[in-house]
Amino acid sequence: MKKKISLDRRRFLVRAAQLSGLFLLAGCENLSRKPWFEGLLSSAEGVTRRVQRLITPRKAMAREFTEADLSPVFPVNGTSDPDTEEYLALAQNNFSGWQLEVGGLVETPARFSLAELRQLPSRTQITRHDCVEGWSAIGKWKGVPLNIILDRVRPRPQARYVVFHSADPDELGQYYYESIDFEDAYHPQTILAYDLNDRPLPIGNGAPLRLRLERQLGYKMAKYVMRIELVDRLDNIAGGKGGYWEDQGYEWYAGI
Ligand SMILES: Nc1nc2c(c(=O)[nH]1)N[C@H]1C(S)=C(S)[C@@H](COP(=O)(O)O)O[C@H]1N2
Ligand SMILES: [Mo]
Repeated sequence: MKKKISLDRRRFLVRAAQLSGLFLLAGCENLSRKPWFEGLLSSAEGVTRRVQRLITPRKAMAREFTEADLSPVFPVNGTSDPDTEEYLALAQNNFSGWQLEVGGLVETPARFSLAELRQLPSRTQITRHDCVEGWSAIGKWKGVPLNIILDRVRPRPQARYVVFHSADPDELGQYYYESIDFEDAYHPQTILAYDLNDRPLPIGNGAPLRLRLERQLGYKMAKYVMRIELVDRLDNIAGGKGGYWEDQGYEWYAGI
C-alpha cells in the first residue's frame, strides 16, 4: 500500500491551495482523479446538453442496450483502488465484513451486508456511461434499486437529498461523495450495483458497491459507497456543493 501523505503536508497543501488564486486549476492538476478537460460547459456540446435537459422529462428512462452492444472492456476512471487501511482490510476479506450504512433523516437506520443486498430484489440494465473526459462505454449492471433501500429505512418528511459517501480520499484527505435529489433517487434505473458484466464489481469499478444513475454523467455515480445519508440540505457537507467535483466548480445536476 502506498504511504499516505502526512497530515502536516496535507494541511500545508490545503493552505497553499486556498491562498492561491488558482485554486481550481491547481487543484485539478494535482489530483490523481483527473477531472475532464476544462471549458466543456461553454462548448457547443455543453450548450446542447443544457438545452436537452430542459426538454427531456426527468422521469424518462435512459436508453438500454443489448449484450451485443457491450464494450469489450469497461474502463476504470478516477480512483482505481482506495488507498486506506480500512478499505484494504475489507477488500482482503472479499468485502465479507463490509456493511452499507444507511442513516440521516430516516425513521429506521439500517446496515446491509453484501449478502443481504444480493437477496433483495434486483434490476439488471445495459446502459451507456458518459464521462466528461470524453469517453463512453456500455456495461451491464446488476444491483438493488435505491427505492427498495429507501422504503426499508423510511425517509423522514424533511429529507430532500440522498448523499453517497465513498471510501476513497484524495491527496488532500477529501473523501469522494455525491448527492442526488428524490426524483432521481426513486427513478427505476437508479441502482446500487454489485455486479458488472455478470461478475462481482471489480475494485477498479467501485467494489463492493457503486451508484448507477443512468441519466447523468459519470462523476455522479459514486464508487466504493460506504454510507448513504439522507439530508435536508447540502451546504453543510464537505465543500457544500453536493459532491466532490461540484466542490471544485462542476455542475450538481449533470444531466445527459
Ligand atoms: N468514489 C469515486 N467514485 C467515482 C470516481 C472516483 O474517483 N471515486 N470517479 C467518477 C468518474 S469521473 C467516473 S467517469 C466514474 C468512472 O467509473 P469507472 O471507473 O467504473 O469507469 O466513476 C465516478 N465515481
Ligand atoms: Mo468521469
